[in-house]
Amino acid sequence: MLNLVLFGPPGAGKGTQSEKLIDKYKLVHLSTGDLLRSEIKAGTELGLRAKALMDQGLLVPDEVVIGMIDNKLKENKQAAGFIFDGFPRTVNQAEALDTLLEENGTAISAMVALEVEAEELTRRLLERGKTSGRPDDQNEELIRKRVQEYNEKTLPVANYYQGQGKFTSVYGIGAIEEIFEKICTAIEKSAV
Ligand code: B4P
Repeated sequence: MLNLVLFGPPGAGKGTQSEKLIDKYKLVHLSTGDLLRSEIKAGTELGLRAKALMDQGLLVPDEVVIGMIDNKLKENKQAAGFIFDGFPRTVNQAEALDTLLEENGTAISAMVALEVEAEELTRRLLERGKTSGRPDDQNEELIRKRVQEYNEKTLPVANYYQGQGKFTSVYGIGAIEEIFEKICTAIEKSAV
């Protein structure tokens, strides 16, 4: 089973590269950002709570996203593997994911971190904000807040996987196809 964590700051290209990776490796895509946005669209209570935090550039509580991932793992017991996109975002989430996978007799195969400089992240997200309708892409101050959350709460997750010998990093600026090739090489070296 191939279980990948695609890691990186907001706007690093996680969603973009996940689309290509699920096609190539036939994995089930689990994006906590997408799952939260569908809860918001459906107007659920969870969605309303999440929206209030996401619109401020803040992370949603761990138990909410861990619960969503737990449900999705249970719904996809026959999957050939998973790509975790935007999850885990805290060390607590990473530990919970290890426990959930262990209960299913599997584990994370590799973590690929996309490295992109802050100015490029801002440029990409503001550009996407022109058409995405995502409130969190609309202004520079909010994007700065998301990057700050990432630096404070999410970056330690890289050390967590480094400690397990599962961390690889790929430079995320350049043509989408070239970055994809580099990610595939990193995966095949470390996980397959
Ligand atoms: P996400 O949906 O995960 O959003 P994101 O970090 O902005 O990444 P995304 O995948 O969408 O963007 P990508 O880099 O592909 O999270 C949104 C919010 O949800 C969080 O702020 C948080 O509040 C909440 N949340 C989600 N998961 C959570 C968790 N686990 N715990 C707590 N809270 C959670 O792409 C960005 C843009 O760059 C795109 O327009 C793309 O076209 C462009 N791009 C990509 N690659 C490029 C390249 N090589 N060159 C030029 N442009 C490129």
